[in-house]
Amino acid sequence: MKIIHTEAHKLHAPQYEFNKDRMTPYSESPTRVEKILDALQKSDFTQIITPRQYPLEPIRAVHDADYIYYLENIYAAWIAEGGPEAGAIPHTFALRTMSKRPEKLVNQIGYYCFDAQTPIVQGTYEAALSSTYCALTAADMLLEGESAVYALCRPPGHHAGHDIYGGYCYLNNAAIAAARLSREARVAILDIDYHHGNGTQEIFYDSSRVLFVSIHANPNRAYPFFSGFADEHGVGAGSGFNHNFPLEAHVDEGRYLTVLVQAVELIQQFDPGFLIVSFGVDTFRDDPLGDFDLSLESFSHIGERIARMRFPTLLAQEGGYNLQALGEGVVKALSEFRPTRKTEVYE
Ligand code: SP5
Ligand code: ZN
Repeated sequence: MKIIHTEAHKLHAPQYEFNKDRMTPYSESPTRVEKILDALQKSDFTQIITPRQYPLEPIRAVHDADYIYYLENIYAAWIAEGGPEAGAIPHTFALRTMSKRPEKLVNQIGYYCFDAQTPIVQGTYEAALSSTYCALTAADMLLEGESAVYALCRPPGHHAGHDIYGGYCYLNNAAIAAARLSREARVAILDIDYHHGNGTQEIFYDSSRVLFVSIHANPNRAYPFFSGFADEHGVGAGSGFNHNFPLEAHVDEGRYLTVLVQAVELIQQFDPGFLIVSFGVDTFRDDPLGDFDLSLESFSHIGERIARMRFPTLLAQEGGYNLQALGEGVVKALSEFRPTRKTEVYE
């Protein structure tokens, strides 16, 4: 399987996020990608490809133009106002039902951002673009005939909505790839990050062209807290094309795979031309952000159930914060996709 990766993610390296009453080390670190890359290379996934460049048009198909402008320019405005270099983080948040966007860019921070854990630093926009380019390149490779491609996206994307960011996500890589692929055929997105993919759900909530199926921690106890409930089924033309499986704490492999089989059945009924997996390893039992009870071997079984559907599949990296386990979890899942690496012949 081909891997899409670029070093440009390193431009985004916030030091801190807000937790409880203080700033704590940022969980979504550049080291995550190094760990994944090391594990892939040790397992003979050696086809590592630099992403292509793209104009803004495929990103504008998903994200608001003023929002993209904000992401590009907020850091400079923040610094100009005397903000710390550690990154732009809001302290006051707009309730979209009753709020107007303020005119001044630096004051738009709490309008576009929904949490205090997703700083914007000098290189955030460029890194976010490069992450999206990984997903777009993988999408184009599916269009060119690849059966499965892994986009090593960082920063992740699934919490970013049409004009709102949070959860370590700025541009919704999986959604942008889905929008591009959906011009050719219907697309299913299977989100198996520990957290609900609220951004992806919002983007395609009124669409019957893109099916969204997500397995995640029940938002009654876990981030993002306000969406991912079982009764969210889509709206208008999209009604019936959104499915959430909110799960209890300490979910073990047997329980998880039972739910995954239900998700797989929904996708098979939909019969998409392409499958996008928002892939997180924060479902691992020793993940610092999660409370599920999956082992590393569980990722083989998860990968196997997904690969068995045999849809052209784009796997986009989302979360996963246990640096000892992250790489192995990715390798175990990817290894289930055939044709496998060593015997594969290209060009
Ligand atoms: C893509 C993704 O997985 N985003 C997750 C965002 C979760 N945000 C809440 C994080 C709270 C972390 N607090 C504990 C820090 C432990 N060092
Ligand atoms: Zn997550």
